[in-house]
Amino acid sequence: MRCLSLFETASLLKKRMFFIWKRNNKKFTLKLIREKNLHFTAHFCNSMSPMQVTVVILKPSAIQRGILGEVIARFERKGIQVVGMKMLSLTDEMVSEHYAHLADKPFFGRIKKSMQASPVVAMALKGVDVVNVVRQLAGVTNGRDAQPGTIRGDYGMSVQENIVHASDSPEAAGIELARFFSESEIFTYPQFLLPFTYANDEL
Ligand code: IDP
Ligand code: MG
Repeated sequence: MRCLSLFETASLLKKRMFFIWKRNNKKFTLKLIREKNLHFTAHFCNSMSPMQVTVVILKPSAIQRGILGEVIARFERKGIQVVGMKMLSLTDEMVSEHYAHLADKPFFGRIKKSMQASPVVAMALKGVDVVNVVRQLAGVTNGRDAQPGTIRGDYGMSVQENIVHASDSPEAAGIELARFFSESEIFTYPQFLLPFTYANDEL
């Protein structure tokens, strides 16, 4: 795994690290911001595989509306592999880190309260280009604008209470995976229908 030798070099830089690699003329970057997550995140940094892992959070709006099963079924039906799933209560620190890009918005306090209104279900989902695929399945942020057929388009009427979170880039997915899961909570197991889910040259 090419990343592991880079990992040794990068570890000298402490705190902020970037792995950059190329495949099929595409450039991939993985940013690691915490030393303690280094080994874990590097585990998913296999430059020879187009497989990605992304993070979905089924928000309190999904839990209260009683649609967890329906939303999870959409990912399964698509052919995405569930490699981690747990219920947890988000701490202040988790929400502040997770939504740091919105910290200066007037509605930040409301988002925080909304994400802590009940436990959430965090999922780690694996597949080819799965970060982008899951964002497409989720739909745009505002449920009223989201296309019918998407999760937010079919189940949501709100910007804030919009059922799911989905990582927006491979870099964010790596960071979020380490934020919400420990290494032992992510599983590697055979997906027996893989040959009927992808062609050989897509894997
Ligand atoms: P995303 O979830 O589609 O990636 P972001 O812009 O990253 O959208 O916002 C994160 C979350 O913050 C949204 O999913 C939504 O719950 C909430 N949010 C975003 N913009 C607003 C707003 O204008 N009012 C209330 N909540 C918002
Ligand atoms: Mg976002």
